Amino acid sequence: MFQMSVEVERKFICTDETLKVLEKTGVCVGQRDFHDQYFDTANFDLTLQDFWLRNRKGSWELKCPVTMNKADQANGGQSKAEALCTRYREIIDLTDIQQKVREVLKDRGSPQPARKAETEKTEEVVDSQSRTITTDDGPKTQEDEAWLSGMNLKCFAEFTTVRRSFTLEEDGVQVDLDQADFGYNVGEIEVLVTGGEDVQSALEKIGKAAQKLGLTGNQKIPGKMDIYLQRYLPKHYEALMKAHIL
Ligand code: V4E
Repeated sequence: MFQMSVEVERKFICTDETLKVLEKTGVCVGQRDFHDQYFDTANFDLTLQDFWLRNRKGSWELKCPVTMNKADQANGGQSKAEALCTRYREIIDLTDIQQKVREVLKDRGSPQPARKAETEKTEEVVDSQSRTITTDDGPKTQEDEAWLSGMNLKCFAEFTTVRRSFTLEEDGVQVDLDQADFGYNVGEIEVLVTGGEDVQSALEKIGKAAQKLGLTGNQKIPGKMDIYLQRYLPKHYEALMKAHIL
């Protein structure tokens, strides 16, 4: 049984007004920065199924798509709150991650020989927006290199984020303000659902927090990865758009 928690979150653009409210009503619990590396096969076998494998500060995480359960469907399915949020199950145990990734790739008929193709950022970097490519530094340990190459997984994106975190009065609601090093800022209201709690109550908490922050928009806001792919890996981005993953 995988150790799991479900992360429900809503992204937002943090205006000066929103920041003022946040600083007044929330408690700033700190600032940190982290470097993320995301991995996939050359054919995008993971991300095309909405699985996101990343290494953050030496720790592995796999975000897996969550399908709506019967209770959620009975609650009206894709509500407005739902439409603005994402939910992903997180696996953090490396053995569980490897097992899940193996299953996902098997379903796609992978592993296939790694092609020197789309995942290589150098080939996809677009004109003036180019970034320094350091993906060849890759993962640090030999063990990591072994299992990644065994499954034909390569780093396709990496960036550093400076994150300021706040807690709000609502139980378990965290607000993060992220500044990615490629020039994109985004906020997220996040609730981690573990054990007996349900996703509906998480959505309600997020809705209340959004109201408190004065967020009125009803458009889903792109995350850091959306913008990264759009700018630097247009083929990968197009493939995910076509598959309705982004
Ligand atoms: C799920 C996902 C990705 C993995 C990480 O995404 P995100 O939560 O945006 O990153 P971050 O740094 O905030 O992680 P945290 O610290 O909260 O764990 S990359 C792309 N996706 C899919 C996705 C999507 N379909 N729509 C939106 C709005 N975001 C992400």
